[in-house]
Amino acid sequence: MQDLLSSTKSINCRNFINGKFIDEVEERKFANINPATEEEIGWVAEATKQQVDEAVAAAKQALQGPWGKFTVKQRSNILRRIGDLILENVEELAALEATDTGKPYLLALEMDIKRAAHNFHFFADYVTSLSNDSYNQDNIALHYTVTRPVGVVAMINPWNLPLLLLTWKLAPCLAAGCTAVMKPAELTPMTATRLVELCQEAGLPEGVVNLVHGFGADSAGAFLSEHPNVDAITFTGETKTGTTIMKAAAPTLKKVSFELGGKNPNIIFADSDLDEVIDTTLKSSFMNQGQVCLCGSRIYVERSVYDTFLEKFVERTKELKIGNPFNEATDIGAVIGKEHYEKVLSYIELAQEEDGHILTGGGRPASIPKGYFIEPTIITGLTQQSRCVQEEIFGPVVAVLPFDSEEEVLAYANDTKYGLGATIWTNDLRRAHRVAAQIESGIVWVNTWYLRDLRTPFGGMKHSGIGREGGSHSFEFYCEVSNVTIKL
Ligand code: NAD
Ligand code: 6OD
Repeated sequence: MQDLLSSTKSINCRNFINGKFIDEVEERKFANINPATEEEIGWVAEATKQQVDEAVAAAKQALQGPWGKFTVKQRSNILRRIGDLILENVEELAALEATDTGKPYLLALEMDIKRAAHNFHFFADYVTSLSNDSYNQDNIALHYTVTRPVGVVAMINPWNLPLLLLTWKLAPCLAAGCTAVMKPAELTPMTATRLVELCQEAGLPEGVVNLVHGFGADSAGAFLSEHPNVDAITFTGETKTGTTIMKAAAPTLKKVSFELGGKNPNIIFADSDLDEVIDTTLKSSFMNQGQVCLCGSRIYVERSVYDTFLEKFVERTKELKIGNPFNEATDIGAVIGKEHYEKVLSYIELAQEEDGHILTGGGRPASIPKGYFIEPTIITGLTQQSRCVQEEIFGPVVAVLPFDSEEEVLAYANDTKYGLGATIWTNDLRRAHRVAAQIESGIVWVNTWYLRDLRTPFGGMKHSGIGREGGSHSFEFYCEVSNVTIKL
């Protein structure tokens, strides 16, 4: 198998405010590192507090400019054009994403970037179908709703699916007529920087989309979270960060939408089709190096098929190819960076202290001397209470545990502070409905995983999030609603 590109792709990342890239301040530049090579690939300009203020001011002013007068059809056309431009530049964007994150180029191309385009195309269509509610109260009064954009929205993003998640927020935000100040994760600034150029090329008026780079605490993330002129915050990232942002946003009572961490159960009943289960479980365990908030990192297998499942699952996992993200054969790339690499490895060590047995994987591959690569790792022998079964590892590491009854596995599945996603494998229709209804999570997949329809509500319960986005749920967040009552 050959390399798909002869080299990685990179750009330097400036802040974009009111339709212009702002000159970088030399002492606020920080290095951007390619996690697959550990090499510096460029720099990122950390925004100052004043620049964040300017970005928010530009977004506030843009609400009153031409953008505020755009018809729904005009907004829809611009969204469609942005989606088209993403597709026209799909290979460049995929190369930037793969270089920035260490994920396989083909995954970036097929999942991240094509989905980013789809986010715009979907909301371009969806917004034209929205209607308001009206209620005739016994011919005494007519009540109807009117909606308006919530205003300036801050978007604080993680590094795992950078452009996919940023556009999942930006597309409905623009469809609703809001304006945005986006902050990508400090580790993955490149595709967001290209996106603002594409938005401008699509004809978005200046100030509607602004981009500030930087870190969380004492940097752009914190400045946005507490900013008095930010009306709403949509945040995806760690649960702990969500609580910090919520505290910062509280004094100015901002609307918040949070997509947070997960420790998702993958429940395999004995009556399921094991070959299909294993094909999908390889993805739900290790796709994007296990760095998808929806990955099923707790695999519960009914005892009668536990040994058979493990034998096949371990064999197939050993076949996964780990290495250069730009090689066509690569299934597993690098994890995002040094700190995260060390965190994931520390959980693998902890698992052994917790009496876990490593069936495959367990460290960095001996054949790859550089880069933050971790072998896909399967652990058994852990108890439900062990930290490796309770805490989010967010890497290519899964724990497999046996169960004996539906009641027992339901109790295990719900025994966590998280409630994001769950997968159930069974051919028993009644059981599928019964178990799905009792799992405490925002998303339940039966006999599949990460099958998305953007009309459906997406989000988590418990410590996995606040609110839902997708279809009409996105517009509930990005719009304010007023009820008008006319006495007849
Ligand atoms: P993170 O919380 O460390 O960072 C996310 C963003 O928040 C970054 O842009 C960061 O700069 C910013 N940030 C950090 N501290 C901040 C602060 N004090 N104030 C304001 N902003 C701050 O998360 P991460 O490590 O980038 O991403 C991994 C986490 O994201 C995992 O926990 C994963 O489960 C979660 N995630 C959840 C979903 C979901 O849909 N539920 C999706 C993707 C990732
Ligand atoms: O597919 C989506 O819309 C979505 N928000 C995915 C989140 C994945 C988390 O890593």
